[in-house]
Amino acid sequence: MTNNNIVWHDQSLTKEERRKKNGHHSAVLWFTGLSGSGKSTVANAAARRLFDQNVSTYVLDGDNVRHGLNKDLGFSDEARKENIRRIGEVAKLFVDGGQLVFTAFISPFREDRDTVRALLNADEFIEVFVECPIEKCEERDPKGLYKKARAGEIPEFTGISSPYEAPETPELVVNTDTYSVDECVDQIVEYLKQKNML
Ligand code: PPS
Repeated sequence: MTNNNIVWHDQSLTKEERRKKNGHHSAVLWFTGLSGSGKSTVANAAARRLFDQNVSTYVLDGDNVRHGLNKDLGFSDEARKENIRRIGEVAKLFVDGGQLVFTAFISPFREDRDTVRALLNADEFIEVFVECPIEKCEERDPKGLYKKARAGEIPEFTGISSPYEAPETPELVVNTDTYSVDECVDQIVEYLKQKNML
């Protein structure tokens, strides 16, 4: 529903002023990958590493956001679309606020991720594919969800009864099957340095 009586207000403090004060670029590092691929682990480790280097970071995490802002949403295709749409808007606010925001959502649909990309400037959206074979994710099964999904107790489970569309041209791929968490963080920090974002 659109409301014609709403008028956009520019803020007196700009994104550029906030970036200048923080001493670094602001952007979304959009992690996407299967459940158990390591999205939250790598995002949190990267946010911690950069925070320790005086970078202003924040992590938006699937499980946590679904406890609050998105607690009305389930896992149908439509609900996932709305989940990602809302997170995209929230992430954009963090970028406006001058921060490096890490988002850790399965975000299984290419179209939904591209919708978020389109919300931001080209240098503000970094798609990070957290690559890990489903067999390995299932072996890790940190929350016992794959076991439940195989037993038919969780409908529409990503990779089993709901699709996952891997990115075709992500800015970055970190493979958590081959590399340690620390090595994946190294790759992310290196990317940000190369792009002069830090
Ligand atoms: S999505 O697809 O982007 O909307 O999902 P997301 O918001 O990231 O939430 C994924 C976490 O929810 C748990 N969970 C499920 N995942 C996938 N499919 C189904 N049906 C499902 N039901 C619950 C699960 O803990 C996911 O967390 P991660 O960290 O990815 O394992």
